Amino acid sequence: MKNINYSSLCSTIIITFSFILMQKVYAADAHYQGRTNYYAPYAEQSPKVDGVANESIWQEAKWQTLDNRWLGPEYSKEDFQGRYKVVWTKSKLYFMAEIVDDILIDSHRDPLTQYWDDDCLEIFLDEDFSGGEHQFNHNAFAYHMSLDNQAIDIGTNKLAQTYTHHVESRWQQQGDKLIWELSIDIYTDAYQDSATDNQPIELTAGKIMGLMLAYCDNDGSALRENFIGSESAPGEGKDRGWIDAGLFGKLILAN
Ligand SMILES: [Ca+2]
Ligand SMILES: [Ca+2]
Ligand SMILES: [Ca+2]
Ligand SMILES: [Ca+2]
Repeated sequence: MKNINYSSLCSTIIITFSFILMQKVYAADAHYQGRTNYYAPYAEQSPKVDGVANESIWQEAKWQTLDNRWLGPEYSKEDFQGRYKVVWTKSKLYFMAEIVDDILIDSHRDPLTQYWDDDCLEIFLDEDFSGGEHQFNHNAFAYHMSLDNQAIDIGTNKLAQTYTHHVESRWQQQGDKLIWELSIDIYTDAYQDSATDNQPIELTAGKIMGLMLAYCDNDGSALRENFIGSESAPGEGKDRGWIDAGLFGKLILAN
């Protein structure tokens, strides 16, 4: 009969279970419960970013709605409705958003001033789905897309910066809706604001990223009236996605 070392076996079992437990605690800490999973289809051909969603690949992607009211009072269907789709190529993510907004406002003409108080579409991206804090670093990006197609976020110098060179953005009105198409280059947390040679990464099937969209709706007030996102925000400070990547949903790059 084989001589089993029970002491060694017990140690192995304990270490294994401790490791599994640690993984679970970490997963729970990094992201809030109830995040959505979004499977983005692969696009053989890049959609044309022109505000016309006539590329067949858009029909393969599922809608994700913006229906979590983070800030502001109840709103009507005429005031705001929003939903979006995502597809990917090896070099970029592509977004198509359909927005209903009764009044379009861009009252701060300087793109770096109170950009969140003008109508804007926010795209929150965490390249490695790490979660965690991203206020003054590039652990994640929070691109505030203005109506004039600029992308603004806070840099590591703690000031608003333009990241418009990461993004291509065009929208058009179709009936009572805006059709907004965007492409975004993906950078890791090693991105340097001061460098001129940051390289976007190549995307591959199976990659998991953090993603969430939101819309700041202003129809004529001094400050934005509503902030409405694609993910639920438990507890206080529901607008904290600009700091906390733990709120982001899970984006899976499908085949
Ligand atoms: Ca298009
Ligand atoms: Ca509105
Ligand atoms: Ca990250
Ligand atoms: Ca508006």
